[in-house]
Amino acid sequence: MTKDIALCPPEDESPSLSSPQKVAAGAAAVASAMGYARSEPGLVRGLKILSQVNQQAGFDCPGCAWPDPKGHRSELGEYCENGAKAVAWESTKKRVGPDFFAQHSVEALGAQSDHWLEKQGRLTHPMVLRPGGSNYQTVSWDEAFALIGKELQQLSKPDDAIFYTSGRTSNEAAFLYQLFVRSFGTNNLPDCSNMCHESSGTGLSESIGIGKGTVTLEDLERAEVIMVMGQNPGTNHPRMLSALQKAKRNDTYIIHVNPLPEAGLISFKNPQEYGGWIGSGTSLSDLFVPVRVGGDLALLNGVMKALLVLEKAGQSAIDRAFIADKTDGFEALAESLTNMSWTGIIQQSGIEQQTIEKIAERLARTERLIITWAMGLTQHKHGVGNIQACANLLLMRGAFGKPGAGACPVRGHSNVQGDRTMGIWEKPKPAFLDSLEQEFGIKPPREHGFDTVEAIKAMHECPGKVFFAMGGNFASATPDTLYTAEALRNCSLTVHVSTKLNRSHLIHGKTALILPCLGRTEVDEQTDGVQFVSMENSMGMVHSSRGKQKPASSELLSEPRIVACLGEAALGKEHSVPWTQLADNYDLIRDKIEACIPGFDNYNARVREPDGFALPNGPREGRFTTPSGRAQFKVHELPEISLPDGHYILMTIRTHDQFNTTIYGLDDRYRGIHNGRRVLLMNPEDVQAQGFKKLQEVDITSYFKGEERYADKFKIVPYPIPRGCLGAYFPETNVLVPIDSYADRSKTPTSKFVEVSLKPSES
Ligand SMILES: Nc1nc2c(c(=O)[nH]1)N[C@H]1C(S)=C(S)[C@@H](COP(=O)(O)OP(=O)(O)OC[C@H]3O[C@@H](n4cnc5c(=O)[nH]c(N)nc54)[C@H](O)[C@@H]3O)O[C@H]1N2
Ligand SMILES: Nc1nc2c(c(=O)[nH]1)N[C@H]1C(S)=C(S)[C@@H](COP(=O)(O)OP(=O)(O)OC[C@H]3O[C@@H](n4cnc5c(=O)[nH]c(N)nc54)[C@H](O)[C@@H]3O)O[C@H]1N2
Ligand SMILES: [Mo]
Repeated sequence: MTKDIALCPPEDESPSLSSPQKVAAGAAAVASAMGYARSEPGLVRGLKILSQVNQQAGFDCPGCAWPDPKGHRSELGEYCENGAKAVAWESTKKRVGPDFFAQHSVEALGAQSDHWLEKQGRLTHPMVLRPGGSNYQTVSWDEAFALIGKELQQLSKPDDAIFYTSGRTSNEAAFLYQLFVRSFGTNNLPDCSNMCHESSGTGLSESIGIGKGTVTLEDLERAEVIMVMGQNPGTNHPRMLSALQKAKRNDTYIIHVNPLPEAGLISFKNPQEYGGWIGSGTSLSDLFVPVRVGGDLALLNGVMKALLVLEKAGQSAIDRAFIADKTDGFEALAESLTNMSWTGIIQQSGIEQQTIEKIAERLARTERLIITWAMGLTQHKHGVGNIQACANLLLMRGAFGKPGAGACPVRGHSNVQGDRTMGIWEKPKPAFLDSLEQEFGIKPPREHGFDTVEAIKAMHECPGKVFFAMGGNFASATPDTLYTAEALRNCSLTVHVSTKLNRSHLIHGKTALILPCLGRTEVDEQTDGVQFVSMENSMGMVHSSRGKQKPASSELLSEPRIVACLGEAALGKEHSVPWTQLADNYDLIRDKIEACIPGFDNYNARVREPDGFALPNGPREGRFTTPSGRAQFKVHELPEISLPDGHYILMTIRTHDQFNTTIYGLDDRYRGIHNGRRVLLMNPEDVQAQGFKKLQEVDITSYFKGEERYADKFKIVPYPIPRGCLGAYFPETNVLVPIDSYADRSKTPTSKFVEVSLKPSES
């Protein structure tokens, strides 16, 4: 077994292939959702829990951050197949308790696959792995907090501690957590967003003055054209297909820009509608643009260049009045586009000039344009450039401050956007720190902290740090698995607040703790009664979430309670923040949020409204909140992309059967890949040119600045992907993503752009 496989052990797989599907959802999706309900919580209980998902009095789906419709919610269920999987996965009957850990050593668990680990069930007790120990053992909560407090106090400086957050954490828990971290004295708050939409935040903040999207769900229905770029909504945001379906019924023209013809991008049968499961479905695509991986900046520049040409020919292809009134920098962009060569644009995008001109002609006639995107645009060296090119195109068409138009980055984790709003950020704004200082009498540090990549490098270079994770699976989700594993093993203490067992519990510091917490579906009872929490969805709506299920174990603590206990253990009971009181009653946390963060006026009352409330969003109203008050066009020349012969660009993507590192099963139904995850999607002509055969096993080498990394034994799947491009699944291929390969400025790892070569595996 090679080293990389040891950190991501495969199951006994034997992949089989069928034709990729053209239609998303439908009866198969309903059957799949019910299958998970049956096997995890049990069908009767499962259906009851599912009836509460995304309902006004229920809980927020722990899956993606797609918004809920205002007012009316579907009686057939306001969730999708993959939301149902996430809910069933959390509310499983299976348990991982003290006996389990007594029976399975850390070493033995390390040999199991990610799928197997999480499938064992919900964590029930706090567990400790002591220095040199072979098995996790039970520990009392008091002892666990005392141990963390002591380790933190022993550090030579607060910046030797790192506090990661995954995006499922509620607003209340996130606010309290960052308050603790800053009271302790560091801004080391890396989060999953660093690996996700950081390029969107960085790019949009500079271009339009807010690092978030500007559209609402209703806007999608009113758009004339929607461009869906670098996103696989059929799998990762299935409820977005309902919104696209509504748009289609209003005659919206939908353009999909993706190297793969993903099922959800073609057609859709809506399981939330009566009769929606049957028939041939609604076609959701008017134009499919099979861009080369990494070719979006070239494509977008090409479209804008073509708009300039149309304007020269007398069409009103560019909104000159909007540009003059609201923006800066257009002349520089126009000059750069005019000088850009079509040869470069066509080569990098892999799209013919004619198609690019066709898009431009359509947009020239479009008043209401929306661009939506996800990881296909952000996880590139020029990820920020990709986003700013989207903003440039929208600005050229005056697509802000009116219905049916705007920017729509589609967020990943269900509260990743809220966590940022709550201050989970390594680069806090001075005004926010001032408000914490004023409200709580603490002295928050002013220097920026580590983001995810910097945190890994710091742990790698300086042993003895404390790593604390509020959710997530840091070891598997981050790039450069072997390097990151060494970083985690260098720590004096690693702590994970988790619901399920995962790889990060097994790649640990000298001492390790697992702190089991309540999940989204569960009743959260505190001293002052049953509490609810709140989240912000991908479109800036804040709403409440109330779990109804009996907790998986009586030992579980809520995330806010865990932070409060941590606060007292590390900072003492006499601290100026009333930790215990705040965790007794989350209304008090919300009052503090209101005092510190703009837009949360009257938080406790407004969050109790059935649909919640919208946060302020300047660009949505046509007000750009940049320093100058004007939107900024940003010039991005074509990146340098040159590959030696025989090298390919690999994108690492999700299957239909996973939520990030949580692997539900081994199928990728829509892509026609069954019972196998160590597979490599490759253009059939490339397969032939390399002399490979279908399902042949190959080893992958990645290249970066003279370094090589390896991942072995991937089976070739001939697939409609542009030549020279490859696709494989995350997290199996994270070992190939170099720690120093990240987006300019946003530092998002380039998970969608890894230079690789292939050779047949030795059997
Ligand atoms: N069921 C489920 N839902 C999820 C998740 C999950 O794992 N499972 N994850 C959640 C999270 S955290 C996130 S961030 C989102 C992720 O949602 P997505 O961004 O949709 O997820 P990926 O699988 O990374 O897919 C990226 C898509 O981009 C395309 N792509 C890759 N490279 C390029 C490129 O260079 N250009 C273009 N135009 N396209 C490209 C791929 O073909 C693929 O269709 O989903 C969230 N929702
Ligand atoms: N190669 C490659 N790498 C990537 C990506 C990629 O596309 N390609 N995508 C990146 C992206 S977009 C993201 S967002 C990151 C995701 O990175 P993370 O957010 O760190 O990873 P997840 O897999 O979502 O975390 C799963 C774990 O969260 C815990 N968990 C689940 N629910 C809860 C809860 O309610 N509370 C707590 N405390 N814990 C809970 C469970 O123990 C589960 O094992 O990965 C990134 N990594
Ligand atoms: Mo994400």
